[in-house]
Amino acid sequence: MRRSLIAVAAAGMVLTMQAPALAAMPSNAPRHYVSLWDGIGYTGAAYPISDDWTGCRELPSWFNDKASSVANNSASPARNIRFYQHTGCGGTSYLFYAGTYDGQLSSGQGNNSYTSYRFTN
Ligand SMILES: [Ca+2]
Repeated sequence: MRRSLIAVAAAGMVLTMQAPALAAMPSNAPRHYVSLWDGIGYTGAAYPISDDWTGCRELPSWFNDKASSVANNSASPARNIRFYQHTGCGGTSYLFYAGTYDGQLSSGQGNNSYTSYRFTN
């Protein structure tokens, strides 16, 4: 009996620890835009991308290979975006679904390597 109570308590603690992963879209990510930031934690120079673009587009030279935080706050309709390592939407690419965000891209997620992008829907 005591062992099962401990298991319940442990499960409750796990749920509490997972709560930060459910944090809301960052408050400085405007709706209808996909926002990029140079810094981690949605800080530093920002580059908002309107979610009504079509086709492949280049990031401006001053923001090439800079992005370390991403927030896809596209809405109505929600659009997914893919970032690319090279110009012309070439090279390794990284997909961010509408409603997703990451304040600290890892090297495996292309930190400081985004050069071009396109919406995929
Ligand atoms: Ca950066």
